[in-house]
Amino acid sequence: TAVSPSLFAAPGNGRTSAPGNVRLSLSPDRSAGTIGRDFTGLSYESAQLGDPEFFSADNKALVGLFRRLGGADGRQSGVLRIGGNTSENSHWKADGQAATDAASAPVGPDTGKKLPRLTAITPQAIDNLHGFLEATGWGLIYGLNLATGTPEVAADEAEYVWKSCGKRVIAFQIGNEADIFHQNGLRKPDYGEPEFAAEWQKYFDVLRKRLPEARFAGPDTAYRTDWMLPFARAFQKDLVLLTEHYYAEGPPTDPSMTIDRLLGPNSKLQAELATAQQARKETGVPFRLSETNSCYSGGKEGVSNTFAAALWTAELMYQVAATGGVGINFHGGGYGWYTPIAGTREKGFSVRPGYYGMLLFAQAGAGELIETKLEPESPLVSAYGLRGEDGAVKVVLFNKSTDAVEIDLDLGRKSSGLNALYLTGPSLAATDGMTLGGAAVSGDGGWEPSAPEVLPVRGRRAVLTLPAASAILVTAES
Ligand code: BDP
Repeated sequence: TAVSPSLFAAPGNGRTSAPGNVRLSLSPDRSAGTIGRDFTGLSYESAQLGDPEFFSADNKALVGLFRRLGGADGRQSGVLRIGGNTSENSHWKADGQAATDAASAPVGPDTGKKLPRLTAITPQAIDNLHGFLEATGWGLIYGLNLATGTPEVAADEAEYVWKSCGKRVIAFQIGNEADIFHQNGLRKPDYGEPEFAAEWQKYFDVLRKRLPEARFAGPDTAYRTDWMLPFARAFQKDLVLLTEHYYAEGPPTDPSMTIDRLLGPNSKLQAELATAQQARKETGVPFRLSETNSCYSGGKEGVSNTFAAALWTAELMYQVAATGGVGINFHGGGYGWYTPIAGTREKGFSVRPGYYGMLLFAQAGAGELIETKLEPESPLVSAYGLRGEDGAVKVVLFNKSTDAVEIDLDLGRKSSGLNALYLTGPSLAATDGMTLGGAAVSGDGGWEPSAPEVLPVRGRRAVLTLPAASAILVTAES
């Protein structure tokens, strides 16, 4: 994305300190949203399919890393979204020779500054992708080329994906960030929602004829929240998901794009989630944040690759769930600053801060969000209460300040014991040394946390200390 910085109202710039003492009360019987089993997700560039061995069951390390994000009980999975800027210059080659012996060059987030690299997508890449999805248990949102493709070729490609990946296909998307096509030189300056809707309809008609059962999502826009409602109204019968992107900051060259800003409230996010809520109310189509990360144009060094981004990642997942969103896809790939998983299949993989945020969310698991109250309110301390599928009451707490905070917790129910899993790093700006449950994640998803810390509880109350710059998952035994 290349969006102008004025789109972001200046949020929490300049650090305010957190209150030393906070009361937190949970209402386990009051639902505040649902976290489904496939809420989590990653997003990769379509150009990644140019290496058919990347998303393949044989890429065992990557399979392990994806599976780990499926959480503690193995019942959860996730959604892989394929798209990004490079989807607009990726072309289906039904008779294409797969470049199996080619070196697997890293495919990072595309910066959108020029027409992205040309990529051939072959049947082998799709068959291997299917193997990868079976090995991980994940679903697929597959983006088709709208900007430089044709409806007929897209239908050929979609038909192959549909037949090969079968029940793993959650939806097809048509076009990536059409609202900024005019900035990327892909369409004329006056290209607006009506023009996009007309093109979308043309593709849809051809695809629907060929694949009567296929499902669709959209508009997959970059930031034009005002495209959401007209698009949702026009295509509600044809859509299983409404989608839009969100980058918390950008461009990376702007010195005001900082860790403090990332961790503060963001009015752009609030506006986007409010529109998504309204669109769902009106049309009944649920919203998924189909592409997101901390800073567009590939991320910002010193922000996107820091421990602050781990906290930001996990909290954003709860923010989306709390407004009724059904899922999220963190964009990444290659060695991009914000990628949750870095590396290549030849050189191996390693996890980045965002991955730890996703892992915390995975450990907390699926279930219902419950009403949660913090007093006094502070932008740097937040909490999300949950009732797990097994009924267990949990709460995920975030301390984005540089001071420890004492929490006076009322669980709303009696508990016989509490345990805590800590997400910690050396500092908000640290790029290394973070752990969840005292353990780091290895390059194939290996993770051996220490036994969770047991906290004293008296009836429904407990007192705990939230260390500076940390998050905790607290689970109550009944
Ligand atoms: C979005 C694109 C994606 C980019 C990302 C970025 O869909 O391809 O990698 O933003 O700019 O615009 O980092």
